[in-house]
Amino acid sequence: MSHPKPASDEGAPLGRRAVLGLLGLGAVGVVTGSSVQNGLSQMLASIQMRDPTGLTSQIPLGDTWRYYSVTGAVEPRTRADYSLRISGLVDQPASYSFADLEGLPQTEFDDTFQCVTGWSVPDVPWRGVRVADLLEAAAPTDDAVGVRYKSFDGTYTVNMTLEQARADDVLVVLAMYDAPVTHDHGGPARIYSGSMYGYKSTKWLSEIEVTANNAPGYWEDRGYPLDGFIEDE
Ligand SMILES: Nc1nc2c(c(=O)[nH]1)N[C@H]1C(S)=C(S)[C@@H](COP(=O)(O)O)O[C@H]1N2
Ligand SMILES: [Mo]
Repeated sequence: MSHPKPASDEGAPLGRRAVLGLLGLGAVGVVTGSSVQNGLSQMLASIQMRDPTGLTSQIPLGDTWRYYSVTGAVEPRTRADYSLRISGLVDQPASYSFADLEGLPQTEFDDTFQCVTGWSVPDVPWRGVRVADLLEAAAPTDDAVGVRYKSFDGTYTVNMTLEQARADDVLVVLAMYDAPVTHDHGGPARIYSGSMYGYKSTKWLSEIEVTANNAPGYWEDRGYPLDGFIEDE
């Protein structure tokens, strides 16, 4: 494995005692099977885990999701209330409702979700609108260099170069597993970038701002690589 080591953890506080308790339950999961593991995964979601010790990544959950939020609880938003702004250095700023996004051409593929801390979930079915299509409609100006993805959690940001954002595997995700993106997974709409580590996939997406630079976002400010491409092992 050649994952870069994160400088920090990926969520809101979870104490050492809780971590050790989960490790005990994780051992039960190994013996009794996947329903216990799914339950554990849900429990981790509900406590918005933080992993200052690195111990939680040792819990033997297998290829299951961990749900991350650097802000703790996020106020859920319905699809009816949802909107996505395309702003910044563009000739055609726009605001898309969820229905607007559903009306655009959809791209679907199965691809692995991989967190930089080492866990991954294989063959996830994704469906959504290519960021490239939204950028083309917005018409970035000549001085545009990057995009900044913002979240309605009010804190999380990530960016890519304009060129990276135009890749075929970068989506505004409207469905995972042929179902609406759940709140825990960053619904109504999140980013997925197939070639990049999970931290590039902003959850609770609210805005794509086209910018004059490629400035570091939340995790890049805390030590994750600016270009988040997944390294071969
Ligand atoms: N808004 C927001 N988006 C986020 C994060 C976050 O904390 N807040 N964590 C990132 C990281 S590090 C990972 S690995 C994935 C986790 O996605 P999941 O919670 O659907 O498993 O979300 C990414 N997007
Ligand atoms: Mo991550």
